[in-house]
Order: sequence, then C-alpha cells, then structure tokens
Amino acid sequence: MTMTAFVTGASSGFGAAITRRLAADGVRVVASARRADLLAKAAAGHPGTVHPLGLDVRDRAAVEQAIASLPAEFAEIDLLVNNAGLAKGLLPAQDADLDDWDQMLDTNCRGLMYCTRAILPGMVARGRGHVVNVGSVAGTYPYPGGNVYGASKAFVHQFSQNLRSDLHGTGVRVTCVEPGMCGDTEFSTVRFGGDRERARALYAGMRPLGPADIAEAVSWAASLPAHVNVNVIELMPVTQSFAPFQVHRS
Ligand code: NDP
Ligand code: 8X3
Repeated sequence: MTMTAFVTGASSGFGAAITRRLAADGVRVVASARRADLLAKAAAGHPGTVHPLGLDVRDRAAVEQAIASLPAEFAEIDLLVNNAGLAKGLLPAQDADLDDWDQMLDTNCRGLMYCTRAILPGMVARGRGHVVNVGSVAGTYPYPGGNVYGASKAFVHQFSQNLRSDLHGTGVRVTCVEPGMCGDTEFSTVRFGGDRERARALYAGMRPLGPADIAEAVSWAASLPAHVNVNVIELMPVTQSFAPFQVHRS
C-alpha cells in the first residue's frame, strides 16, 4: 500500500529534503508552503508523486479548507510532518520586536496546531498514522536571544508528548525531531532579516548538520514497524555541544 505524507514548509531546507526523501522512499507527498512557485518546480521532478500546495499555516480557515479538498489520491494522510517554522531575530527579550514574536508563535505553534487538528481525525478513524513534529534543541537548552523561538519549540516538544497521551490506543504515532545547528537551509538568513553574510558566518569553520540528516531521521522513524513509537529524536552536529552556565560577577 502506498503511503501518503503531508509536509509543511516544503519549499526549502528540511521540508524540501524530507519531500525528496519520502518521494524516493515511494511515499506520495503533499508538499506545502507559502511559495507555491518553488513547490511547483520541485513537484515537476516527481509527477503524480508530489502534490504542490500553496498554504500559509497561520491561516486557520485556509488550512482546514486545503486539507478538506485534497485530490482523492492524496486525501488519506498517513504521515504528517509539521516542519514549517522560523526564528526571527536574536535580540534579548527587552529589545526584541513583538511582531517577530507574534510571527514565531503563529507559525511554529498555531500553524502546527491547525494542521494537526485538521489531519488527526482521519488518522484516528483509520486506526493508523504518524505525526512528526520538527522541534529544536532550542526547546530544551536556553541561549541568549533564543527567548520566544526556544519557547515555541518547547511548546512543540510538550505538545508532541501530550498528543501521545491523547492518542493512546488509537494506533497513531507521534515523534518530535529536535535538531541542533543545521546549515544549507534558509533558517539563519530568515532569522537575520535576509543578511546572508551574517548567516554564513554562523557556520564558518564547523560542519553543521544538513537537511538530508533530518530527512534521514524522519524517514527512519516513519519506516519502523507500526508497534514502535520513537518519542523524541535529538540530534546535533559533532562540532556543537554544551557550555557552562553564565555567571555575572560585580
Ligand atoms: P527554512 O527557512 O529553509 O525552511 C522553513 C520553511 O518553513 C520554508 O519552506 C518556509 O516556506 C516555511 N514557512 C515559514 N513560514 C510559513 C508559513 N507561515 N506557512 C507555511 N510555511 C511556512 O528553514 P529550515 O528548513 O532550517 O527549518 C525547518 C524547521 O526546522 C523549522 O521549524 C525550524 O525552526 C526547524 N529547525 C531548524 C534548524 C536549523 O538549524 N536550520 C535546527 C532546528 C530546528 P515559505 O517561506 O515558502 O512559506
Ligand atoms: C535551530 C537551532 O540552535 O539555532 O532551531 O536554535 S538553534
């Protein structure tokens, strides 16, 4: 039986790599994001397998409508990958832009909630399905300027764990994938307001994870036998680790 996946944030970075990987695994994929032109180009390489869908996950009515009107061959979703998300800014909380905070919460938390709520009932009715949420190490480990981004990813972690409780006995699986620094995506350019040089400098002299590493983790968790639930996958580049607490001395 061919599986069907719904991937958000599929126009770049992790989402694009996850879409390619799942298509190579023989999965039909609804690839969604706001930039429909990029999705259409990517889908052209996978005719009949990848269905491009222009969608802003922050728009609750649009999410409900889009999921209710998918073409029949893509309508029964077995795997939801809630990947759309972003960080905006790295300023301390006292200087941060409230619009950036709103955008992170609306996308990383509300968008993920809307997609999950629209797709879950079908999974429960069919007695099978898998929700993979893309969190971050920032949801567990604080860092200066991480404020609302980290908090939004803590939401993703805890929502994933709570979903497992609600879905007890339904056969539906939930996994939270929590990566550390990953290059070759638009993440840092978006975070730094389009400043590509600043984004590039962040990864200078170290080897970050790549989008294919995240796609591998998603593909692995989804490919395990139906009785196995991977709760959390936390992964980092070898070149990233932990530092001591800061101590302010007067
Ligand atoms: P990218 O910026 O490359 O990808 C983000 C994707 O999210 C894009 O496809 C973008 O598409 C989509 N997106 C953003 N806002 C919306 C929206 N309102 N509606 C629909 N889609 C949206 O970054 P990454 O691939 O690196 O990030 C993917 C996820 O991984 C994010 O949730 C991020 O927080 C998380 N992450 C990233 C890490 C990293 O170091 N790169 C590490 C840990 C987690 P479009 O603009 O076309 O809508
Ligand atoms: C992205 C990883 O460390 O930039 O979620 O917050 S980090």
